[in-house]
Amino acid sequence: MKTIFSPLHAGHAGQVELIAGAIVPGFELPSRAEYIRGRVESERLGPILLPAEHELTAAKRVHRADYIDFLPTVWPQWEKSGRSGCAFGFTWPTRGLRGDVKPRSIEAQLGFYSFDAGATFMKGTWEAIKSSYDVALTAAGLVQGGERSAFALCRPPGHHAGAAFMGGYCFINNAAVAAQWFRDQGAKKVSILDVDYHHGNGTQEIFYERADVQVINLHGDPMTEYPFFLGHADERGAGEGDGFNINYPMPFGTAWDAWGSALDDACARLAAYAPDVVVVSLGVDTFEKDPISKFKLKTEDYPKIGARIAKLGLPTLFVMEGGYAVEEIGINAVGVLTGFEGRRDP
Ligand code: Q9C
Ligand code: ZN
Repeated sequence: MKTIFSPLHAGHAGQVELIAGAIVPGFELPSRAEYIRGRVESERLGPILLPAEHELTAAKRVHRADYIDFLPTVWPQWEKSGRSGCAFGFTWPTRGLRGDVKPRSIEAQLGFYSFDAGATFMKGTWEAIKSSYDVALTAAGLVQGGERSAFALCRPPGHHAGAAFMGGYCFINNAAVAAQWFRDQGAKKVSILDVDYHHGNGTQEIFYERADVQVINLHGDPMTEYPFFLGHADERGAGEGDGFNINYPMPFGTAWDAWGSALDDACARLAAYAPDVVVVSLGVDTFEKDPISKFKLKTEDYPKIGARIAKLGLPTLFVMEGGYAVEEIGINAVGVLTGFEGRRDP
């Protein structure tokens, strides 16, 4: 399978993160994408190609236009305001506050368009976001053109980004953009299968009232795990979308037996929906050694994920999401892809 990758991801670097009462260097590092790229090469998964540039039209099909227009202005506004360091909001319009009036200061606007302080801007961040979007759409184009699968090596990731907010390292929801783009190209039904450790709250929000995009999530139970405020099993979709959102929250310590059963169930639901194409939100932060996560999947489990998805027999776009055990992220992510291709021993 072909991989789409952009070196522009690397401009998004040097962020800090608030975690466990301290400000630390961010976990969502440029080296993540480089480890994956290196493993794609050493496993000879297939050619690595640059993305084509795309207009932001496809982004505005799933995100609010004012949100997308805001993103390229963040860093210039931040610098102009005399601020330094890295740009992120930390005052949010939660219950009892007004989320319908956009304040004028950049700090406030960042809060207005975020749900947490986890999506941070540096000088090259917009270019990285845009390249990640281009990567997703270029890879989607390969699948649309008849390839069985493609790998969008996206960085930054996307699944926490909603219609009008960033958060959790995510800005543009690449998987949601791709799913909508397939619909706009004529696919009648699309399934998004999100196997990242964290619930894909942004993807769920975007498609929650729609029957034409099935959204399935396997993740840490929001009662104890980020993003905390979405991802429960009783969230089944609303209106026309009722029944088309499926959540599998799982407790800390979940290992392959339980996780693999949930994947089997998810794949059965997906097969019953019979989509024209599958978009996999591929996070490998389910790994036992992931520094911010609490599942117990092992390296040998990742090819099994790919093999199970391959059994669906559907055109499949893999979109990279999370995974923070940088040394092993390439082995595990590419393990899913070689498993999908049925290569036990690449
Ligand atoms: N105690 C993705 O995997 N911080 N985003 C969690 C854990 C945010 C993860 C703190 C994690 C965001 C794409
Ligand atoms: Zn994650």
